[in-house]
Amino acid sequence: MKHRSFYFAGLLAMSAACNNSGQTKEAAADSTPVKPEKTYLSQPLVSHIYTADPSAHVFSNRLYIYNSHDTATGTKEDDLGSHFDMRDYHILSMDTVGGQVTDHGVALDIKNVPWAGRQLWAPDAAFANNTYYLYFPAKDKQGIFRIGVATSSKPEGPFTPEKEPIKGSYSIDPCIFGDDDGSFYLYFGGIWGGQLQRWNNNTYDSTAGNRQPEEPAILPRVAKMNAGMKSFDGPVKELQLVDEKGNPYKEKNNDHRFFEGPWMHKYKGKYYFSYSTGDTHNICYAIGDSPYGPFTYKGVILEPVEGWTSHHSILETGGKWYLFYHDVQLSGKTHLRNVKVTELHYNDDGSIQTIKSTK
Ligand code: FUB
Repeated sequence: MKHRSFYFAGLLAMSAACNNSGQTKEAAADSTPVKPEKTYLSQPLVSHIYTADPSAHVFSNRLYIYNSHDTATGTKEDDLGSHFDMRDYHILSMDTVGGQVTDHGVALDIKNVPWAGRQLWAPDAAFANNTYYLYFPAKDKQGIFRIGVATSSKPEGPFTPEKEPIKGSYSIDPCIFGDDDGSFYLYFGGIWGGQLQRWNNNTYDSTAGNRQPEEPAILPRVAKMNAGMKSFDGPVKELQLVDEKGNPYKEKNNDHRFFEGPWMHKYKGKYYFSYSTGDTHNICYAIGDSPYGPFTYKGVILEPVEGWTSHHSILETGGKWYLFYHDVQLSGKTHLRNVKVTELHYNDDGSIQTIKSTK
C-alpha cells in the first residue's frame, strides 16, 4: 500500500540519518567498520525552530523566506501525514544569502483563519497592488485541503486571512509566480497526503485512490490570478509534463513524474517548472515556452536529501542563483525539518547542474 511506504520510507531515511550523523569517533575504537560522517553542503539557516518548505523572494532589497514552521505537537503519525501538524508561520529574512537571519515571529496563526481546521503546510508569497499576499494550504473543517490567502502591508506580516479559501482551490503547495507582463499564476498540487488524486476535472471525489503504475501520472495544476490576487480568473488547468520524446509520464515513472512542491522561475526567457518526485525524493525540472506549458523534463536539480520530503525554491539575487531546500539534519525526524540554501549553477545550454546535499 503506497501510503504506508510513504511513512516507512520516512522512517528508513530517518534511521539512516541518525546512523550516519550520530557516528562517534569512539565507535572507531572497536572493530566495527565506521561509515564516514556526512558532510553537509550547507548548514540550517536557523536552529531555534524547525523550518521547512522554503519559498524565497526578494522584497525591498531584503531576502524573505516563507516557510512551514514544523512543530513536535505530538500528533500521531499516520498514512496521511497528520504529524505534519503545523499551526503557524514564522517568516525569516536576511540582508543577503549568508547574512544574519531574523525570525519575525508569528506571521499567521491557524486559530485566526476562520475556514481552516488543521495543518498549515507549505506557503508562498507575492507583492502586488502595494500589498503582500501570503498563499497557504490548510485542511478545512471537513478535512479537505484548500488554499487560502492573507494580506499584509509588510513582507514579514502579520497577515490577515480572508474569511474563505480561494474559490476553486484545492490540494497543497501553492507557488505564486509573477511573470514579466505583471500577470500572476498560482501553481499547486501534491498527491497522497496532499489529496490531488481526489480531484478530477476540478471535482472532488473522496473515494478516489492513488493511480496504478500503468495509469497516467497525476498532473500539477495552475490558475491565473485575477488582478485583486485573491481569486482565479478561470478554471484550474492541468500542466502537461512530458519526456524528451513528448510522451506523458505514467504513475510508474515515479522518479520523473510530479508528486508535490511545484516552483516556477524564468531563465533566459524560458519557463522552468520544478517539483518533487515524492517517493523517489528528487527535485526535478522541466522547461516550457509558456506559463501553462507543456513542460519537457530535463533532469534532477537536487538529489534526495535526508528525510522523506524534499521541497525547494529557486531565486536569483545579487547576480547569483540559489536553491533553497530543507533536510532533517537538526532532528533526524522526517517531520521536523530545517531550511538551507546553496548556490545553483546553469550550464551554457540552460540546463541546471545537479546538486548533492551531502558529500
Ligand atoms: O510540509 C508539509 C508537506 O511536506 C509539504 O506541503 C510538502 O511539500 C512536503 O514538504
